[in-house]
Amino acid sequence: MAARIASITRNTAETKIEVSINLDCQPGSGNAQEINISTGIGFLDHMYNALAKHSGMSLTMKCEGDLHIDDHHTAEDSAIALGTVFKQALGEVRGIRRYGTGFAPLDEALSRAVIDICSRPYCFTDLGMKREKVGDIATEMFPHIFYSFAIASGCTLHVDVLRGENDHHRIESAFKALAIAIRQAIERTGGNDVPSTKGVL
Ligand SMILES: [Mn+2]
Repeated sequence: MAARIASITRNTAETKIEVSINLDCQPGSGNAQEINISTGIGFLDHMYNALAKHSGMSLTMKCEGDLHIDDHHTAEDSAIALGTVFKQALGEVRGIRRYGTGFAPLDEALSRAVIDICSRPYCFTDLGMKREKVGDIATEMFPHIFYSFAIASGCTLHVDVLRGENDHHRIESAFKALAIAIRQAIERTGGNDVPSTKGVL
């Protein structure tokens, strides 16, 4: 089976990003899972770490963004780069489950993520954040991050935080739910069919 790996460099006047991904590093896969994230935003690193860990990916990301302005370009562009490298590693949508659903609690918080790897980019989020910021990232960036990932990866994505009092818990449970959904959706079926009645995705 072909390795599902990709690396990209994305440089703009606002951010310089290098990201590498291997989709097949689940325990038992025979591939060591290596995760090394550095965006300059500690909480964002924490979220991408959780996403990679629980989706069974290896993920290396180095992002040098214009944090002297604010968190916006770094958060958005890192999500675009992640979606781009994810799509590239996946290649043609063939021989995978396509749909994935994840639920993840973190203490009192509970989130649900549903993904369709379908080349029809769409994103709906209902995160219900109450605080202005978590760490050094504005909570308004989290819907933007999910949206940017969905558009760049060509996935339909729905992420809902179903309950939770603590915003750190709420958003971390959302990233973990997405990880579980991705892990399910990219799982190889053992066949080589295109999982669509249209015959192409
Ligand atoms: Mn933006």
